[in-house]
Amino acid sequence: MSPPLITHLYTADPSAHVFDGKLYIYPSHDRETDIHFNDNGDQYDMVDYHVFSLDSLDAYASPESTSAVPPKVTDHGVVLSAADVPWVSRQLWAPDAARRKGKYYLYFPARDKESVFRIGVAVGNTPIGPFTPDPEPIPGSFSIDPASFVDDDADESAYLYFGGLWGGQLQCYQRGNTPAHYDATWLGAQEPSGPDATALFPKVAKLSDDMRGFEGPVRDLVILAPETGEPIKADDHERRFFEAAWMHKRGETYYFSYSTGDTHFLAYAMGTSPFGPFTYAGRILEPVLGWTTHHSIVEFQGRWWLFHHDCELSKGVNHLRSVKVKEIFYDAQGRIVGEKPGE
Ligand code: FUB
Repeated sequence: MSPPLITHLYTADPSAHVFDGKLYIYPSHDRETDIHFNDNGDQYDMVDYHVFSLDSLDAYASPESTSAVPPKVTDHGVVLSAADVPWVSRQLWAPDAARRKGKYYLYFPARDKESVFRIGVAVGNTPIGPFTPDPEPIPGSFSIDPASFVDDDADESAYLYFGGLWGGQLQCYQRGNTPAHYDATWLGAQEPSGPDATALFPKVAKLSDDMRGFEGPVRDLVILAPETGEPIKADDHERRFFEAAWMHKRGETYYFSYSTGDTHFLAYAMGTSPFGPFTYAGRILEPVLGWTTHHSIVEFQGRWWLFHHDCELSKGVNHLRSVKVKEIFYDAQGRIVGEKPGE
């Protein structure tokens, strides 16, 4: 396993993007709290975001990457604070960023004044901000872990994926995909269960042209079991979506990847449309030290990279995590593999 990329702060949930040849990381900024660990994730009480950049990952591009010296990472400082966002009460969780038509967008989840998770957007002119937040959450947004994806079509069609179970409140939206469907009776409960229960799926919405709203309804992003062609079951905790949505595209194939949460895998599914359906295809990362696992996948300088986090630097404190990176590969069928396939 590679060493932490960033050691002067605790960082997690890394969303990596390449803009104009430079790699940018948009992570959560973990901090010490004395809040007791619980299934709601109250101990993840973050208050701001930093942006980081680096010019090269060459040091990691070899099988000997375990002993690599981390590349130089530039910390561009705080680009958004909870105190700057009028609707936020607490808990700035996993963010993501996008560039479209010359502007940059920082998407972030947080609890509103009623303690309900919503998703906000802040707009900037450069990848490192400054980012100006919209005064209200994105209309129609809910739950956590926004991941943006800008397609390579002529229109630069853009999408937002989101959702997270348990503390992320996704189980509160079983009656429908709008904030009005929020059902507080599921707070503190985990998710449906039983042989007939279908898994709760992540959500996807097309982003509007200004990237600050949804165009069209929020839909379920359905993940199918390959052996049945049916939606994954709720009790299939080793394969069902929990949190940490990420979308990337390689060739004509769309890859939706995610954390399985309580079973601690990073898993992925393949599809032919950004709306799905997707078919479960396997695991990208086995459990790491720490409860959560969260990631992004990006092509940089001709290689594919998995950014993720673990708790090695904090010696296993679940809410003090550190960003890491490792190279990943694809086999001839387009499946993600950890080792370079034989020539
Ligand atoms: O960082 C807080 C939460 O932990 C994220 O939103 C989840 O994906 C998990 O990594």
